[in-house]
Amino acid sequence: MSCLTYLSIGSNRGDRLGYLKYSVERLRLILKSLAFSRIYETDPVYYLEQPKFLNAVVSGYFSGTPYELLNKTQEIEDSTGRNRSTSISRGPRTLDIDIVLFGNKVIKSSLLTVPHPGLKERKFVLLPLLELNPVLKDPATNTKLWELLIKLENQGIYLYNTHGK
Ligand code: PH2
Ligand code: MG
Ligand code: MG
Repeated sequence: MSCLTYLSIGSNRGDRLGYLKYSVERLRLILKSLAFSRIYETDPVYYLEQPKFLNAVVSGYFSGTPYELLNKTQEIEDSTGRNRSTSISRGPRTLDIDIVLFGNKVIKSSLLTVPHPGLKERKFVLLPLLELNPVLKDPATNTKLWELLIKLENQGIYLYNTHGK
């Protein structure tokens, strides 16, 4: 059995576009029927003294448990030289891959929280997510994601034109 999962990808360090493209090529090997949103350039949230991010959302079918997917996404992050131990929490990173949704599963463990705890307040996740599937709901509360999106203030999300880059 496989599960439709949505992953948020982001980079604000080094070759941002290169890291996003690299992550899509790696994810293509573990997800079936891969789809990806457009890429957005976004102002940093939470930890503000850092460069702008490139963000997108990738979806696909995964055969395995959420924890197996987490291991694979962390291995892809690590292969870009991301250093977990010394880096500032929520600070600059070469590549961040977050499991936003995993089917309709609701998981709260020390290793993993799904839906992603930041989902409801992050336009840089909600906007590309809804681009891929406009009728998505938060499985924990059954709230429509577009209703969450329109409640949020402006967060500085700009379509990133990759033409010629
Ligand atoms: N990720 C963070 C912290 N802040 N801001 C934006 N715009 N995009 C991100 O992906 C992001 C962030 C920690 O994961
Ligand atoms: Mg993150
Ligand atoms: Mg992360």
